[in-house]
Amino acid sequence: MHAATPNRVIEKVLVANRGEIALRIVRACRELGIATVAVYSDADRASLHVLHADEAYRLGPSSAAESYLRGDLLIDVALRSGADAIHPGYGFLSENAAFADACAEAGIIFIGPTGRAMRALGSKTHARQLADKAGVPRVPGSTKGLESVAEALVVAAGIGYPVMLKAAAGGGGKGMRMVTSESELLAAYATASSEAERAFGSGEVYLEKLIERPRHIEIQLIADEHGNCIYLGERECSVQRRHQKVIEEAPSAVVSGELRRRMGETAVRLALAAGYTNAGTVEFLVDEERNFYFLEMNTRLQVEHPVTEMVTGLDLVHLQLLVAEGRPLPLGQADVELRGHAIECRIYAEDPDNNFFPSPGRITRLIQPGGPGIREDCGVYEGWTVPLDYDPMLSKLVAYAPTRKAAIDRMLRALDEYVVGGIATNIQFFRRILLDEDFRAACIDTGFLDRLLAQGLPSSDAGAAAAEGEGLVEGVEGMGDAETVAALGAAVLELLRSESVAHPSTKNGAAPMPGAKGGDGWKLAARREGLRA
Ligand code: MV4
Repeated sequence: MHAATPNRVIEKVLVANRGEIALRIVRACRELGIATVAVYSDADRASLHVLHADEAYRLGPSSAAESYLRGDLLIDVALRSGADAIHPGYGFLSENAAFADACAEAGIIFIGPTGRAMRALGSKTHARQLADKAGVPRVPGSTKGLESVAEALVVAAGIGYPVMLKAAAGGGGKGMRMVTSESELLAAYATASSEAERAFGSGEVYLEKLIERPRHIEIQLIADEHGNCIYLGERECSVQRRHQKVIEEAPSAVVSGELRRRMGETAVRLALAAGYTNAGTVEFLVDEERNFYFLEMNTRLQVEHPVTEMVTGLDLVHLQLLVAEGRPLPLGQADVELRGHAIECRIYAEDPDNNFFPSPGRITRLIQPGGPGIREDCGVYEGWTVPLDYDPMLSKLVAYAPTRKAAIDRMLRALDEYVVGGIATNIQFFRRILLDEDFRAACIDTGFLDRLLAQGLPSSDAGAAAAEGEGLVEGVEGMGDAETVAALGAAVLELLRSESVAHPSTKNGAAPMPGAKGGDGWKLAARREGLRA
């Protein structure tokens, strides 16, 4: 069965995506001598991925539905440009089984799993049945869609409250609700089912036992078409807000070598049972006793893949291209070694002082961090306008160091260097997280960020700001020539940063939250510059 697959050569790749991930894929292709074709919507005419690709084709208007989601146009452009393969990146059509099939039918290699494998894992009830067959532990509960509220009551009584009611076609937290009693279940069942019907076109819902204070830990894997599948360690993704990851790291502080091996081998079993090929990620919930439960499988290259690349020294996109050509994986499980610690911050054009409201607009100044152990996967440049049509992620900042503490401190240093003018960003918000005692002690679960935000304001950051303010007064009094120069440098930095837009909350007369970002955060960074010399 495997031997029948002929080797295919990929000489040109169409990148069916935009922004930083499109550029990431173009870079990998360039390194391998593979030509690249970019596609763009009207909003992305001047995007970085268009600039760096060998060729570029317009898809249509700015809306995703009329551009990056037009599978027919993408296949048409691939055929016209002579591309052998399409890399979907993440989001858009990356987990669309019909699109993967359509590529195959058009004789184009889809760089990812087959449509069939995607379907086997796409429905959460199917995936849970597959997990049972493969001996993969999953959260207790039903593996079939519930037929009636009466059945729901029986199943819930069996597993015990509290339970989670989830949509089979959902995922990433969509169509999910916690139910703590029979009377609540009576009320929730019908609404959950009709909401799922409207949102996903399927009203199928099922029940799971609620796991309290879980961590979200996922296993990266890659499989070839010859039956080889290896795991590349885990990523700790518990720092999330509204089911959007904010910080990811590798390895997880709670995963021992032994637990990693058990979770990794479990993930590989599931992938092999699904006939999975290419890169994929198996998500687990890990409870306070470090039991792990399969949650769902992501059948794409994920946003946070760089932290795995840093600690394994592997290039996941290179490996994806290799196995997409039908070649065997060039390494086995024994060749995978983890080294050091990597942390990723997702830099967004959003305003933490205004409920994380998106802040599209023109980037008037961009000074990016660098130096030892810093990697930045960025899709923007100075003078470019962040469109309002897509997810406003600007960049992924990754810090790599020998230990977790050193990686956190290196990230703080890099965030200090980062200047974005013209739009609001969440850059200073990361300081609060990285300085938080619980975060530094790796006491994080999926409720961590909500708890931090509920504190309203920073114990640690406001305290640090106050302490530094006092230090500054003494510093200024004894200022010599060297200090004057240093202070001028700090002033310039502050001036650059003041190009950042005023917050809507400030315009309304409400005081910005101290220390979180904005005024105080910027000044804190500038003061630190001044004190350093
Ligand atoms: C759960 C859970 C607790 N118990 N399932 C949210 C995203 C989706 N993939 C599954 N999610 C959860 N499922 C049971 N049985 C808690 C969550 C959850 C969560 C999971 C991962 C990351 C962040 C989360 C935030 C809130 C809830």
